[in-house]
Amino acid sequence: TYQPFDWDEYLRETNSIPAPQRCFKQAPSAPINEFKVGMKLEALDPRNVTSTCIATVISILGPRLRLRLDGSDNKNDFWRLVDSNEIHPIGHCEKSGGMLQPPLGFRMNASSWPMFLLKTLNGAEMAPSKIFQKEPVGPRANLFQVGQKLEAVDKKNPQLICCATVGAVKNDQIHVTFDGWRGAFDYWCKYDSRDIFPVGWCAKSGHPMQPPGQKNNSGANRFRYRSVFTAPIPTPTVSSTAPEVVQSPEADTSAPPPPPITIYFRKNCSGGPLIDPSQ
Ligand code: MLZ
Repeated sequence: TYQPFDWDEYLRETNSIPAPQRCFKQAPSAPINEFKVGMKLEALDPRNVTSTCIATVISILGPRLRLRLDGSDNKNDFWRLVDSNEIHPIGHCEKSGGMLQPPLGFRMNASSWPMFLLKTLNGAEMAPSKIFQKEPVGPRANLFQVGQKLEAVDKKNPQLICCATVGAVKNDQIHVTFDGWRGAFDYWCKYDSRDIFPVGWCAKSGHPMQPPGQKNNSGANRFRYRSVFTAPIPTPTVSSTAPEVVQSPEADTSAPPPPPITIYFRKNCSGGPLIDPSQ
């Protein structure tokens, strides 16, 4: 059975406070999701936001929809809240004088778009306009403070909403850091982003919530501590998604060090600015 993450206990153990609801653009009570898998709607193409495309609901998590643009591949799915202003019932684009566009990476010849559109909409189940909800009005200023806890979409695994902390605040942006994970997942976003939620949002809306990653920090607490003495030695990895492993100060220094890691580079590939291909 699904054990919801115990925020109260975590806040106590980490001696931290949640960012209050007034910081967020999200509606005070999460919207009801009446969409069904297979329904079609209009969505802005996330890779080309000036075009409106046809999208199909691929799956549903709480108030969020996993969408795929018709005519696109299955590698570019994206998630939207049911009260997003980037989704509309079919017909909205035309009513406002626009034209439905093929998605970026349309898998057929552009000349076949009109016929594709006709076929994809023929007999389709179109999401009724009454299940779309108005996007909430956001706060007028950035009210976040460093250290506050929140729930945030992991943009690298966008189906996940995870335990996070405001790491920094700058002008209209906040730095979202993920508890118990290396910086690889962290990002800056606007204070009124649709990807950040108040503590408890997942539990209330029926969305799964990812607990913090396992940190081998000093300070024995079940949320961030796995003993370096009892835990299996992690396999050395260069994966940026590996949970953070920090040796506690009292770590047994007589324990054998982990085996060395060999990283092979293909010299004719560009490794980015930090990797010198001549080395
Ligand atoms: N499959 C990934 C999930 C990482 C999720 C981190 N979220 C902040 C991994 O285990 O590396």
